[in-house]
Amino acid sequence: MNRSTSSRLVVSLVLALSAALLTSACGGNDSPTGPPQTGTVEIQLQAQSFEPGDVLIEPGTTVRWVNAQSIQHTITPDGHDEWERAVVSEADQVFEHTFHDEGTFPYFCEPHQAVGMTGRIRVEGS
Ligand SMILES: [Cu+2]
Repeated sequence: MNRSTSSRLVVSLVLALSAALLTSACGGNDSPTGPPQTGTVEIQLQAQSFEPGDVLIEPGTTVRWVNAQSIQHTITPDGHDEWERAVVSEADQVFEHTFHDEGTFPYFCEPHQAVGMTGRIRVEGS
């Protein structure tokens, strides 16, 4: 292998590495930073998404999902039974749950899961 081939190799290795680093750094695009939230945290059910979709809270915090429009959605636990599947269909209809246990609780909307209407609640002690 001549000199220019090996320096090209090094360049592409560096590029691949920085791409990997960038990807991992931006992996949780809307991952919340900063301390976990407390009190009551509101999540809007938009037409095809939960806003915000990723929420970090302390134990004892209540999450209040609010339907933004009169579109039917579900708030369905994904692989856990922290709460019972809820259905909202009217504008301003609310579903609330207070989290006591630490953990990560993913959930999704059944009608809109295919278009990415998913979310997760992370509960962490401070
Ligand atoms: Cu939905």
